[in-house]
Amino acid sequence: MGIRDWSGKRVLVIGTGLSGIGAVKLLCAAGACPVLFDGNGKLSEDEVRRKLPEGLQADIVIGDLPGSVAEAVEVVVPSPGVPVDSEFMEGFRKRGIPILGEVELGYLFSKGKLVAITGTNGKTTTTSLVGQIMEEYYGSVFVVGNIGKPYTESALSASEESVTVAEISSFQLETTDCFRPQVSAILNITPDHLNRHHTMENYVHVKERIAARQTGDEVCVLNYEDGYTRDFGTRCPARVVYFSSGHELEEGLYLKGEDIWRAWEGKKERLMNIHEMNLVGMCNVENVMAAIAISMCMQVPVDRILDTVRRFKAVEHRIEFVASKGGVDYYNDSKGTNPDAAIQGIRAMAKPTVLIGGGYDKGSDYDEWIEAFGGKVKYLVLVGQTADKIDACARKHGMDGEKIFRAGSFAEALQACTEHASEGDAVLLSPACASWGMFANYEERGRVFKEYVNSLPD
Ligand code: UMA
Repeated sequence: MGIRDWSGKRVLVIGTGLSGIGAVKLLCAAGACPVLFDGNGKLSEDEVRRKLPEGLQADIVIGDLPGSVAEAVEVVVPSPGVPVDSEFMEGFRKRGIPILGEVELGYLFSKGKLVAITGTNGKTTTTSLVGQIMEEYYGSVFVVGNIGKPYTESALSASEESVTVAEISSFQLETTDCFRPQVSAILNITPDHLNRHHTMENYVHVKERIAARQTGDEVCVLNYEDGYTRDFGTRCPARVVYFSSGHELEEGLYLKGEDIWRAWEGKKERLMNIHEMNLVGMCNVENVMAAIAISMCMQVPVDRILDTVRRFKAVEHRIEFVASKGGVDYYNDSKGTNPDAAIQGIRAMAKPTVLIGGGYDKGSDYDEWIEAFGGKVKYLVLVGQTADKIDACARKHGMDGEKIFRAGSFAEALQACTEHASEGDAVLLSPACASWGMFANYEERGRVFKEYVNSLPD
């Protein structure tokens, strides 16, 4: 991007969520003059100001951005939730104003080595596991990004010896430029966020940006079983290391029977049995293989990697066992925010399941998810904007209408689950949709679910 000197630069930071606040703090430390703007007119300047450290000098604008402010802007830093193809953003682009996302900003100021992980599903689990492996081997480690901790918050604390492990979303990749990880990974690509990226082609292209600046000196870890990522491997600028749950590879990590193997430096070696992991489902076997490959490429000895893998527990909200109440097992998979992630959720269930689905409409198709029910879903409880669409789709696939319940609220959905689950069943929150519109985020949705479950009598 070529911005060397930030001092006195008038930077428009869009969004007053986690990313916007992180970006403003970093920019102030760098001597820039940020204007913090949020298009949500319902916010108050006071509540935004309270999110900033006391005494921090930043102008705050809520609602509409006055033309005079927009004209003075020299750089724009949008939060990931801000669509970059809007008319508003186009105005800056036409004027040649640099637009760099919060992740790019964090990258420009950070030091040390960077691991960056993207993919439609499994990002958070893989990032957490790689983060733990790095923390147990290297001294100074930062786990950042879409996982909920803005890159800009830790960028200035990193030294040349630090390792940053970043979970990177497609939203964040739209506004990267110089971003160049030592090791990148694309875990899988399946339809998601199509209302933002419009076409699958755009979405795939955005995901590939994670490796755009890499060279043969760096590594990109890719899934051999995913058509998009396998294909990307043939034109990726970095050295490619594949992992595979279906093929024995000549180099990389692969699953053979129930064992994870590595083909590395001309040797094939069995590493571990999948039942040594504390995670369930084939998706997690893939996440673990990706994490091992990434960590090996970061020069962590394999015995140290496996030692951490064996102790690693599921991340919150991802097929997370909550409690057993009245003989019913409750699982929180609130992070199942798209059909593909939710397919992993239902596949991991071994008992008749009462399933909560539905939420914000991202333009997804639900056919494959419903096909994956495989007779396991004894009762389907639907909430939110997508309830109609999922209801129609489930009936189309032969689900008995008597087994579908349309809840007017999340509280009603929870109650319906307890009423319809009997001893020996499972209740799974794995909605295949984002939580937006009903909750601030999937974490809040998952927490509400867990609070309810924990409040049930034993
Ligand atoms: N806003 C505008 N104009 C717009 C859009 C939004 O002003 O056009 C304002 C909103 O009014 C709001 C603020 O921007 O006040 C929110 O910004 P944001 O949506 O980017 O949210 P942050 O709090 O900054 O969180 C973001 C990521 N959110 C999104 O990508 C939607 C978080 O990922 C991430 O953890 C965080 O940065 C730190 O890096 C969440 C997410 O849902 C978990 N990610 C999606 C996913 O995983 O599927 C991509």
